[in-house]
Amino acid sequence: MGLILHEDPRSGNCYKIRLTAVHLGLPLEFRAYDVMKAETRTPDFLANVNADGRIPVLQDGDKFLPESNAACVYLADGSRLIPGDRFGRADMLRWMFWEQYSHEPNVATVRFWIAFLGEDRLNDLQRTLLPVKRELGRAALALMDRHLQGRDWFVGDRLSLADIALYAYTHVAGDGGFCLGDYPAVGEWMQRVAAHPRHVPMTRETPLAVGVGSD
Ligand SMILES: N[C@@H](CCC(=O)N[C@@H](CS)C(=O)NCC(=O)O)C(=O)O
Repeated sequence: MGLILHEDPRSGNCYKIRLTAVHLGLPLEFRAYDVMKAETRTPDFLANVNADGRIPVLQDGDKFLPESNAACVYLADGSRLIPGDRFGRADMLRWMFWEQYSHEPNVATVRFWIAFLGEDRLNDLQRTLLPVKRELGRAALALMDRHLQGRDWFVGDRLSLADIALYAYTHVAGDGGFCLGDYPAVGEWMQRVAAHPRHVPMTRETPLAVGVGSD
């Protein structure tokens, strides 16, 4: 059995794993779930795929790996998407941990609330948190912008998993109302990521091609 990605195709966390696989030429099969219909909260999913009730989950045979960034590291182990030097590897992980702590909970959550739930349908807690998350999301984007001034990539001199992890929700931050034009170095970096010969977009209008060229 090959690698299977349990996913909702609208999720940036799932896109990270698909993009990593395409960069590496690794074929993936897909199992789709609709998070809006709580399809990841069924007894079957909780018992057999992820007790945490969330996608993405990368399945390799009888092993199941939740958490998007862990799945990216699993796929990319030993590849050029992970820096060869010790500090570079740790620095890449630094940005991936930061993505999960300071970026995704703000930039991705605001996108989900605005573009998927709809601002009118937020509950009281979400409505209270929205301005805070917007502010924290802007701070995250500003930090990325400062880091990218004078640099092409987050770590070292080539694209790594840090870029893939951060690109996933940054490039669709506008869906949540973030103004990406305020972060010009981020804009140039997003163009570099998207210009990579193995890049595939988040939307599935294009075929789920697996890259086979070399970079
Ligand atoms: N830290 C996790 C976050 C996973 C996550 O939040 N998944 C969302 C979709 S992006 C989900 O499954 N939501 C459905 C639910 O919680 O019921 C990761 O990086 O994979």
